[in-house]
Amino acid sequence: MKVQDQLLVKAIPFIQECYSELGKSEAETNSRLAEITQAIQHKGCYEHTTEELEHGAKMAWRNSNRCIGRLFWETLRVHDARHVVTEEQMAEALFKHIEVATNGGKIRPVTTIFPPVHDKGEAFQIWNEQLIRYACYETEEGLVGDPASLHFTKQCLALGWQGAGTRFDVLPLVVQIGERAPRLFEIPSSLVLEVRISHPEIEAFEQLKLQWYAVPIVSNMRLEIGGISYTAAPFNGWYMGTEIGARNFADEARYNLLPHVAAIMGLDTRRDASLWKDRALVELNIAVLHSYQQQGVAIVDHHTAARQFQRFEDNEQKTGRDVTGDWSWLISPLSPATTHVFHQHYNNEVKLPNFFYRNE
Ligand code: HEM
Ligand code: NRG
Repeated sequence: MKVQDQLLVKAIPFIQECYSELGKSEAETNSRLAEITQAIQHKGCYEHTTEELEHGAKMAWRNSNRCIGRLFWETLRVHDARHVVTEEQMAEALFKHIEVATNGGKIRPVTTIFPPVHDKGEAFQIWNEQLIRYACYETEEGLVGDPASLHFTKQCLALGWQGAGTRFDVLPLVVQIGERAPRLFEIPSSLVLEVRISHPEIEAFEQLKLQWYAVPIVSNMRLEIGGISYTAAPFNGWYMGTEIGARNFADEARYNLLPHVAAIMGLDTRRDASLWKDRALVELNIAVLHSYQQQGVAIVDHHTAARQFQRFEDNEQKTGRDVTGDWSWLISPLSPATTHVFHQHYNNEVKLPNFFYRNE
C-alpha cells in the first residue's frame, strides 16, 4: 500500500470514532473526511485540529493497555506545542509542562505535543526516558545513582554535562530536532519537586537518606493519532506507590535497598524463609506512601488504584467499549492477588490512538 493510502486508512476510522464521541453530526464528520482526503492527496499529509489532537491524546491514554490509571483519561490536559521550531522553545515548553503538571504537589495529568514526523521531515526527539530522572555514575566503589540511567548519563557526560555525583542528581533535558546536534538544558531546580522519605513509625528510615521526585513524566514514547506520529509527546500522571517502593528502590538492578531496609529493621537476612525481603518491602512501600501524603504530593496506593481501574472497566462497559489490558503490567508488584486485576483476564489487543515505544 502507498504511504498516503496507509495514512488515509488510519485517518478515516480515527475521525469517525473521534467525531462520534464528541457528538458531532454526520455532515460535519463527512465534510472533515473529505477535507482530509483532499489534503492527503495533494500534500501527502493532514493536520489535526486542536480538538482532534486533544481528544486523540485522551483516547491514546484510554487505550494504554499497561496503565492502571485510566479512570481519569478525560481529565488529560493537552499542551499543543506544534508551533515549536527551536530547541530553546522545546526546552521552554518542557519546563512549562513540569510546572503545570507538578502544581505544587496537586499533580495534573498533562501531555505536551510537539510537531509530528511529516513536518519538513524533521523529527522532534527527547532523549530522556522521563523528563525528571536521577543520574548514574560508574565509580571505583560501584554504581552511584539510578542504574536505569547509566547509558543516558554517559550520553549527557559526553555532551559536556557535569553532575554533582550524588545518588539523586536530576539529569538535564536533551532534545534534538532533525539531524541537528542534540542540545542539553539543565532543569531549574525550583521546578523539580522532590519528596524526602521517612517512615511513620520506624525512625531509622531517615538514616537511609532517600528521596524521589514527585512527577513521573514519560518522554520516550511516540503518540500515534489517526496515522500521524508525534515522536515527542511526553505525558504524566501521578505515581502509584509500588512503582517507587517495590521497583525503583527495591529491584536489584535499581537502588537495591532491601538489604539496607532489613538491616535498619533488624531482620534475619540469613534465611530466605524469614521472609525478610517481603517484610522490608512492605515497610518501604508504607514509607513511600506516607512521605508523599505528608508532603502534599499526589500518589495512589495499589489497592485504591485497582478499585479505580475497576470503575474504569465498568464505565467503559457502560459506554459499549471493550476494555483492553496487559495483565502482566496491570498487576501490582506488591500483593498482586489482593486486587481484582490479578483474578481477571484482559484482552491485550492494541487499539489506536495509542502510545508506542519509539522504535515500534
Ligand atoms: C503505565 C499508573 C497516568 C499512559 C503505567 C503504570 C502505572 C501507571 C503503575 C505501569 C508502569 C510500570 O510498571 O513501569 C498511572 C497513574 C496515573 C497514570 C497512577 C495517574 C493519573 C497516565 C497518563 C498517561 C498514561 C496521563 C498518558 C496520557 C501510560 C502508558 C503506560 C503506563 C502508555 C505504559 C508505559 C510503558 O509501556 O512503559 N501507568 N498512570 N498513564 N501509563 Fe499510566
Ligand atoms: N514506573 C516508572 C513510571 C512509568 C509510568 N508511571 C506512571 N505514569 N505513573 C517509574 O518512574 O517508576 N504516569 O503517567 O503517571
